[in-house]
Amino acid sequence: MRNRTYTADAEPGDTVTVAGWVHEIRDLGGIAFLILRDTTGKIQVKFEKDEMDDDLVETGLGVHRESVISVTGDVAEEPRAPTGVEVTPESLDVIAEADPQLPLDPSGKVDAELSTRLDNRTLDLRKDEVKAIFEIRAEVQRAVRDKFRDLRATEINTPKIVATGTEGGTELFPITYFGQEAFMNQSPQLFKQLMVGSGLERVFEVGPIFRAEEHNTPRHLNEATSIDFESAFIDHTEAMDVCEAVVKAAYEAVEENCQDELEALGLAEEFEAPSGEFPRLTYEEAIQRINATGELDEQLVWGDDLPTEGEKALGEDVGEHYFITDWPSEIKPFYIKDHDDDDTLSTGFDMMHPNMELVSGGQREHRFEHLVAGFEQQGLDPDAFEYYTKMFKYGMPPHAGFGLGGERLIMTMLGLENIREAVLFPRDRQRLSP
Ligand code: ATP
Ligand code: AMO
Repeated sequence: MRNRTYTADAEPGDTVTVAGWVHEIRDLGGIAFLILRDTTGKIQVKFEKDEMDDDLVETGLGVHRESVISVTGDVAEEPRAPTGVEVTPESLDVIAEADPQLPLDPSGKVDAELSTRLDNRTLDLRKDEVKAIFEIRAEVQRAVRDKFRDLRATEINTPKIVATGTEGGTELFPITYFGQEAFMNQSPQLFKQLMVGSGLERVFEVGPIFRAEEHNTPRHLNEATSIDFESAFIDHTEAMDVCEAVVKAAYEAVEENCQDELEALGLAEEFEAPSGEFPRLTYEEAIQRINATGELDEQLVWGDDLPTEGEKALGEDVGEHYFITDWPSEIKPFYIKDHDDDDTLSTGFDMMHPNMELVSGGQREHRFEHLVAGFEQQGLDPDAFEYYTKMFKYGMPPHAGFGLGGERLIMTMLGLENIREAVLFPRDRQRLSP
């Protein structure tokens, strides 16, 4: 519609054609109001029945809620109207009539279960507070890309159909690829590492990862968005600096550019970008602090992975974003480098929000012999990874990086109860469509 005006741009004195959805109709007898909604907001359309063509009044007031209409008319100031202006229609077209039986009430007056909402995402995203999540998500992705570009990283796209897993063999989705075994990629890990040895040196990717997680939890998806970074000539501490800067940039962009969305979510007052350096605790300190909280039935010992209740207890104790560094080598993947002076201690790190893990990263093993030995130690067949390992023979610089869970970032930033709320069409054990 070339001549369409967004409702937010309709100024008193203009003659406009506005188009959108019928949000609400209030018929008061002699006068009636139709509230028309588009992506920029809402506008009141006034029907003064005695002064208007009967057909126009009948069409306008007979249309079902959520139908798509366009209205042409003059805009006038009206302090009693919700946005201070209203349109007096000269003509009105019903473009797409909505069924009066809606599976979901976009006005939000009737609460819906999350599963009903996910089954009807189109209607669900007509609600300001739901739409706001995805406007914020888009802003976060923009801010993250800008930050990486400022840091001279090149955005890359790596394959999602791959021959090997990287993050532990059990969480792969197998597929058949022309009669050959293949998998949906769990992480761009190996590809991003291959690129730090290329002329690009420093890369990032925002893309899907696929994990056949068996468990159904509020913070796991089977298809998630990973924000990956990898750079030559930096160590794990510098990778942590980048990670912290990127997370802060995301918060700051939302604070600066998404006030209306925060308002819609009821967060405008409390939202605050993290300031100050994120504390860096070693794994050793982390387990001691968890044990000291007394929240766990059994005390943690060196080598244990942190259980969810442990992460929660520590998060409450720390009360802000923080890193856990120096993990035992045995519980970090083969591509993470050990400390030079202690091979039981890795350079792997996690970055935590008080409620959950957001990031894993570390310095990588760039020495060919050590890398191949690491495969064998973890019971992996180095031959299957030859496409990756062989490039470590031709000049692979020291490098480090991280993977940040995109949905977990949004979920923790906005205090969403379920990670599925941060995905348009989430994939979980029960949900393959829409
Ligand atoms: P007007 O003030 O335009 O002469 P009216 O007295 O003809 O209005 P009523 O049918 O009595 O209209 O109004 C019903 C209700 O609608 C009243 O509470 C009135 O304040 C409100 N109302 C009237 N016009 C508008 C408008 N343009 N926008 C919002 N509310 C309105
Ligand atoms: P990791 O496996 O810890 O590390 O994943 C990185 C981050 O991705 C998010 N994430 C998930 N989010 C939702 N649902 C899932 N199933 C899911 N799995 C992971 C988390 C997690 O912290 N290759 C390494 C990264 C690296 O070292 O660069 C990796 O994939 O927020």
